[in-house]
Amino acid sequence: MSDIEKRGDDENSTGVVVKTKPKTRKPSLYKVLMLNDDYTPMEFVVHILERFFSKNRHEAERIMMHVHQRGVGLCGVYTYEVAETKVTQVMDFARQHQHPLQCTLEKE
Ligand code: TYC
Repeated sequence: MSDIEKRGDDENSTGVVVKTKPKTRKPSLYKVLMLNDDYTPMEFVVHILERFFSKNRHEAERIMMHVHQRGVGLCGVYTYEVAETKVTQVMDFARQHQHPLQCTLEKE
């Protein structure tokens, strides 16, 4: 029987309309933001944007300069687990190279 509407016959004639509700939801999205500091080399930030955010050279330089001049910039938008993983990867990589670079996650 159709799940949109069930029509009654002699035994079932209440005329109740049964409409199923979609049970899937689009996942919430999270912005990964990069913060400026005075010490991390520009080239290192460009490398991070290429390596962890799949930006081409031109786009990576544009985002790095935006962060350098404005204080904060958008690296990408992802589902929670992916965004969290990117933040961890960036922070670990920066720490390994002894740079104070900070990266954070913000719900869209
Ligand atoms: N401000 C840094 C410098 O002058 C460069 C930089 C850019 C650092 C972006 C962090 O997220 C950053 N070397």
